[in-house]
Amino acid sequence: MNTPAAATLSQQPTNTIKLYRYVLSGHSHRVELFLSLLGLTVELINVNVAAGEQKTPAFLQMNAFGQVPVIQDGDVILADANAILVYLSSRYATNPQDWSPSDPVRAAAVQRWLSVAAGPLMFGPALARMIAVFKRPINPEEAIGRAKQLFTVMDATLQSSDFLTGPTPTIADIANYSYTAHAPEGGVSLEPYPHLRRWLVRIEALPGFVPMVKTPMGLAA
Ligand SMILES: N[C@@H](CCC(=O)N[C@@H](CS)C(=O)NCC(=O)O)C(=O)O
Repeated sequence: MNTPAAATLSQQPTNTIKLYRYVLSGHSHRVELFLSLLGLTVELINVNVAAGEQKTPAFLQMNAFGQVPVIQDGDVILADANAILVYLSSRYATNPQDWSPSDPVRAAAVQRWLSVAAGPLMFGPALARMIAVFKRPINPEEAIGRAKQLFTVMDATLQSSDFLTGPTPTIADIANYSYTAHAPEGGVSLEPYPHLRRWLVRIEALPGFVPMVKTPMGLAA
């Protein structure tokens, strides 16, 4: 397996990067994981989403959508997990081409999987997990069905390639990792998807990998 270098940086941030996150948020974990893979120093600032801290005037100044994650890197304040991955890879990766290629075909392939992370992943496994973990009074069946469809496609993709867009990981893999790995917390088993499970293990073996906290549902799954 060929993986990009983790710790050597093309550019070091002058300040510690602040990450405003919620500990049970897969979107937040996506960013925490990538910061760690890049070897960047981060200050984690917990936002109590369950208590509505993301809707305070101070937080809305940083993200008018009132959601985590948000990063502050010096003068740069940036919201949206995938946008943050794009920023961090192009600004701080040793070789940005590794994580976020600019070749038109590869760039489009990465963008396609970022769209999957913002669409089917969000409204499939992430929604099923949210319903279960936060005990939302919503029938999870549709979300579980979408998760199964998505994982069938991902498993087929990963049968012929180590990572989602080729032989090495990109931000597309990071964007899709957290909610896939934690899908069992939403009642979606990963057992039927052996190639997908091997992809999770490959990501977990990357230098600097940090896991997301498991909820009681995840620990039981
Ligand atoms: N498109 C956003 C979605 C972020 C998102 O859904 N954040 C959730 C936590 S996982 C949140 O802050 N929810 C609280 C709310 O919407 O009030 C991103 O990619 O960062």
